Amino acid sequence: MKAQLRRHRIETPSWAYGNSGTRFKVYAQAGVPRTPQEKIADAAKVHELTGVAPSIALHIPWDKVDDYPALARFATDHGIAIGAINPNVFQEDDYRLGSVCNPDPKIRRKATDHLLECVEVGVRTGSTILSLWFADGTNYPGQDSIRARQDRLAEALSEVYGQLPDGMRMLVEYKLFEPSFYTMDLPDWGTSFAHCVNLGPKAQVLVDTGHHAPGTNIEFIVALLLRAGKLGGFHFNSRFYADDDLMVGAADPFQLFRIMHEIVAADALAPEADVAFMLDQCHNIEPKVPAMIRSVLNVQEATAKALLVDREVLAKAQAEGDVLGANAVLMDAYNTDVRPLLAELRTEDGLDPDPIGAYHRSGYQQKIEAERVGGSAMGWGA
Ligand code: LRH
Ligand code: MN
Repeated sequence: MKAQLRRHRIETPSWAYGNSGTRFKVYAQAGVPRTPQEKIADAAKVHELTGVAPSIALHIPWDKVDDYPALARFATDHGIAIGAINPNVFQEDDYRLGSVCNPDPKIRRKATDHLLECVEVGVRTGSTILSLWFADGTNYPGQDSIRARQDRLAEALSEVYGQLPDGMRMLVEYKLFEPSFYTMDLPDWGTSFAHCVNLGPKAQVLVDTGHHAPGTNIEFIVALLLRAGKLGGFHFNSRFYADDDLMVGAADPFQLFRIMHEIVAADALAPEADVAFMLDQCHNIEPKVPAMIRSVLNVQEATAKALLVDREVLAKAQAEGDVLGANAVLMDAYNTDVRPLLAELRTEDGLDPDPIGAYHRSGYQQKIEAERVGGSAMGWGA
């Protein structure tokens, strides 16, 4: 179990270190990065203290630089790597009626060219994941042809798929609603799955835990995609209502445990299983680096509890139709306090057993607040 926990990899998102908010307000915080390099430094701090967050996902153009190989070297100099590359085709006026699904072929061309540019960014940063999310959709019945938009989406994805270098794969993220409110062109796992099956083995589904209808059994979707070999990864966060992008495990730690239970049951935790465990969050009111540390610990704790499930006793109870017995096996694991074990693991690995305490004792927050004066803090740049 400890060996499996040591090999766990949780990727943090560059954009969660920047200012973020809602349509009502984006609250500026002191010490927020002003450059992609400062975001990488913050991500490196999270890895230094947790030991399991060795990569940072980038979002283009939010993290656009002139020299991507230099940025990748900056990351390795800080002990982490560049992870998934996220194109952005949702923040320009041209994309009002969509990007790759837009009725206008010129706009579709522009959007597809940006996706291809991000494949190149991946090559130059050593990334192996192109992580695709589209805000594309419609707001009113009749606004556009649902079928024609699917044809346009398939055409763009196929062109990009054809340009993926060896070793790079594309993850296709879905979302039920927002910013489109009648149709999203990729609204659910089934639509993403259908496109990924059509594309080929290098295309897999990305499950963002905030992108489902309330009450959706996400672990069922996870088990199904694992069975089909089409689970590419996660954007972990949590929510009480919509795409709230709160700290993973904060709103529903039991759901996170149930998801990790399916991962462990399918033997898909190890890096070789190629499931990308990535966070996608917005720390609108809380300090960002400690919130990220807390989030990584929440995933670690859910994973440790899932690894505690006694699979033999569970299988026996399931085979015997022992409903309460089987459920009790899972609840025993879930109700086990794994924090002492994780603290012990960190101590054995030369880490502070209490990463959050270690962060506060490090003075890093005071340091970045003192240093990062002037310039403009990074955010969603909307
Ligand atoms: C869309 C989304 C997507 C990102 C964005 C930052 O809601 O989940 O993954 O590109 O958030
Ligand atoms: Mn996401």
